[in-house]
Amino acid sequence: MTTFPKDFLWGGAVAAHQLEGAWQAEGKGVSLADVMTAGSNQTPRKITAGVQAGENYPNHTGIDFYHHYKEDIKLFAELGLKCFRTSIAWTRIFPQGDEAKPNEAGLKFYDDLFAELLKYDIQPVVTLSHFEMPYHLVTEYGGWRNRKLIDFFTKFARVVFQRYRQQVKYWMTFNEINNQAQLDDWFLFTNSGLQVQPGEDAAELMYQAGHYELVASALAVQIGHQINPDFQIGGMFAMGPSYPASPDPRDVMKAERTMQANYWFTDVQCKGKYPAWLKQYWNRQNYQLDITLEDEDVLKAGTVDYIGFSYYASHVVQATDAEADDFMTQASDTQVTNPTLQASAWGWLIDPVGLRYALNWFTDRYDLPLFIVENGLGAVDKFAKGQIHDPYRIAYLRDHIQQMALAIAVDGVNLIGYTPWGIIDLVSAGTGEMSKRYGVIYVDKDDQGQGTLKRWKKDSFTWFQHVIATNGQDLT
Ligand code: P53
Repeated sequence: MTTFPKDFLWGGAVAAHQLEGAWQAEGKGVSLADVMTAGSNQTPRKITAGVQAGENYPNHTGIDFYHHYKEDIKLFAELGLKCFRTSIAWTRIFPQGDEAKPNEAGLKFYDDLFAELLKYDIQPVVTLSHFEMPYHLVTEYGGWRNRKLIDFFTKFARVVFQRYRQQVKYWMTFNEINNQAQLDDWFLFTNSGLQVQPGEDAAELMYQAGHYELVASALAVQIGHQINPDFQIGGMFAMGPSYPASPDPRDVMKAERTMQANYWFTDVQCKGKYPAWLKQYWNRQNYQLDITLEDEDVLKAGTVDYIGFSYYASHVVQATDAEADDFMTQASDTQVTNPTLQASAWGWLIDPVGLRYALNWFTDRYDLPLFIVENGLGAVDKFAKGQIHDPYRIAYLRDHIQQMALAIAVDGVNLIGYTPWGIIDLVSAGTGEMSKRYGVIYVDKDDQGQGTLKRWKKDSFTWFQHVIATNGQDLT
């Protein structure tokens, strides 16, 4: 079956704060990722009030990509990557976020990094804000609860669009902008620098911050297109389909509403306006959101060129007895397990067919090009005598690529690329662990930060290299 288009973007994905390290190099400011400690599957990461002595902050050193990128890119070239998705650390460019002038040393780092990629014909694919903002904007402005953030972000966007207009074609504005819809403290912080104060309604705060981000994103799309009309600027969403727990129509409605509640960000970025159900919900909740008529025009004029999304797992939801009307209950008893699927060691349900479902769902709803910019299996790898045998990772990637092939060949989905997450081992976003590994390249570093940082090829490296070389024809 000839499936993947000949210019399909096989790649790998990472984010600045999870691998660069060098958290204070050459004028870099403190980012919100720099105040998150290491956690584990059982213990959540702590968000400390500034950087505190005696805490373990794994992002401070990452895998020291800042000083290793040349050798790493050489490996990416050997792997055959056509593109490499990374993000720009906002704090390298604007260390505090509210300066008038950017930090030249930070800009220079990405000049060199992108030049190194292009030397091997690897296209950089760049996220502007990947769980990343200057911590100063959190402490001084309250993060994205503040409309001023729109100006700080668009200034940052303009500077990097201008600087890298010839090196970078594919951009994304905010990584997984929709995670915060879960109203989880960690997601609110990592997406938007929000810390809910006593007496505040977390949901109302999230809708307000989300709105400012959507306006900032829409402005960035317009600024980017002015700077280079060839730019492809996408949204980026965490996609985890919600299935109904049973054929009970209330469970079906629950699943529908859960999808609506998780993807209204996508509606705004792709269709340029808020969905009707959400406006009704805000009215019923009596939320007083700062959304102006000008904002609405901006949203309409700044829709995205493509949909970037991450896909790891699916979920099952059921209606509770309490929710007769809006199906918005977020209690944990609305989530149930799926007996048809296996889970990863971190409890994420492995569902390759769900990826095909997601590709179809996005296509039907938005009819835009799709780019899978994250997918993969976080697993504990055994390192022995320079070898890492990871058949479980190969199986995961193969099963997902097979479903991508079906979505293209059978369903006619317009899929432009695939960049598996953490192509080289890096710090987990959710837990701060090194031992939750995704890479086809192993990095010798442990959860305590010990190790030589030496890089090793896993079995999955050779396998993925062959997949790329055959353009996805041979997955054996
Ligand atoms: P980690 C949760 C659910 C879905 C995606 O996650 C998520 C998260 C965050 O935990 O984040 C994305 O490292 C994110 C990456 C992250 C990756 O998924 O927790 O864009 O930064 O590393 C995997 O296993």
